Amino acid sequence: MSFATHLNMSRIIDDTFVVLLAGGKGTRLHELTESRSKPALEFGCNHRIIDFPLSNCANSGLKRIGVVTQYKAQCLIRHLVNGWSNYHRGFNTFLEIMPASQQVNNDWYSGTADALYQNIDFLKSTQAKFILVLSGDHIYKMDYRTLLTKHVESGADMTVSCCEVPKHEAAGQFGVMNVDAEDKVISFEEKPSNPKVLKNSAGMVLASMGNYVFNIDFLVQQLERDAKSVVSKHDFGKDIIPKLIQQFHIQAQRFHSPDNVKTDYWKDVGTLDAYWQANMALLEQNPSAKVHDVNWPIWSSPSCNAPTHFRGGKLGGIANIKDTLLANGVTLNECTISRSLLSHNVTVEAGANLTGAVILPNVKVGKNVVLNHCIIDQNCEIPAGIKIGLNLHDDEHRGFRISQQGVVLVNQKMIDNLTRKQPKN
Ligand code: ADQ
Ligand code: ADP
Repeated sequence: MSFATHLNMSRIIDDTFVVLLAGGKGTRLHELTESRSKPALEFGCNHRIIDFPLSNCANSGLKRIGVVTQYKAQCLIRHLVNGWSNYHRGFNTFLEIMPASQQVNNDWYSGTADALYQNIDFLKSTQAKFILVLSGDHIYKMDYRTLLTKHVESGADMTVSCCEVPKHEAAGQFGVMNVDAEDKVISFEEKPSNPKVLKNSAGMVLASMGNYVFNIDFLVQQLERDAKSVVSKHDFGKDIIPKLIQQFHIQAQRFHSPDNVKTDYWKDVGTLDAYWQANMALLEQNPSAKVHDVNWPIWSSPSCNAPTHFRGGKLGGIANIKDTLLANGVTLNECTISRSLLSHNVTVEAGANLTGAVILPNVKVGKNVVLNHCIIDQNCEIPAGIKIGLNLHDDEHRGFRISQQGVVLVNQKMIDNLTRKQPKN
């Protein structure tokens, strides 16, 4: 980067305020988002989903960030306060929590655009020139400076980051756009059931990643216009963006991971299958979402748990573990574990056998339990001897949630229902 470009970039950064949307419910994750919002969901042993966009901001040098919270935000806020408070590992990041607080009327945030509209005075008070709106729901590494640079250089009113996704994955799930030769957006449809594929591509479409840069005056105008509409759901994807295309310069910016990260990996972990697969992808030899990458680290809340403890069994045997990630505070007795992820404070008793298990914090796995192809929610106690997982469709299976592709989700309520049903000896 030349000195002049560098100077220009640091000006753009100083002129940018980030609004990170973290108020969504994530309904397709079912019981996993019963007690916390999707961005607060644990991911890959030590992290929460929101750590990805927050780390992207920190690594991109963006220092002024507001996190919009609404749905079941308590553990999200605790995580932000503990892990991302105003002096973050030397990044000097300033983080503001923007809870739904009925700022302009008696309603909670009705949609993503309304979440900004209700904070319009605050946004103006930041004196920023650019507002970078980010979704808090995805696993990816991105240098937001490339998005901001594209926005400034193209002279657009708004820029949307996008990536190529297979048509069957995008249909009904993502906003889909078409662009001209300069990547100017010429059409945008929110979650179409039959999106148009890109020319000369093997069935790919251009999907919106839910990340936008706006010139602030333009954003304020659009939010005020949308707020007057009685039919609008006040959502960027549904209501704002499709209406802008004809009249304004809306630019697309194609996603690439930062230069030194190499793999362009972007995953919406919005379903149980996607969430389980993205966790499993961390076990690959060189994972795309590698968290301990010195080139683009993914930070989180520091944890002060006990060390991981491998206990010797009666015969002096120890746990047999391969291809597995363990957080600290994990205690393992004589058990067998492969291709699994165990978050902090998980205990596994002797004789248990775990394969393809994603285990969230504070879980106790009893003696001789078999877990296979499953997600165990936090604070769960799996009784001794139970078998849970793909192709283990015995009686105990009843009441667990099975995803489309056969991942089994278990939480404590399901375990309680199951044990209540079983006859007592
Ligand atoms: P969706 O996946 O439906 O589509 P949406 O529910 O709008 O995403 O959530 C986007 C972000 O905003 C999430 O981080 C969510 O937590 C947060 N959020 C949702 N509703 C909120 C509210 N009322 N208040 C505060 N925060 C809220 C969007 C776009 C699509 C795009 C996909 C990419 O509309 O065009 O393709 O993201 O996943
Ligand atoms: P996802 O794509 O994350 O699975 P959905 O597409 O199901 O989520 O959309 C989110 C759902 O949650 C919508 O029905 C929306 O009304 C609701 N929702 C989103 N954000 C909030 C919020 N902040 N508070 C309450 N409900 C919300």
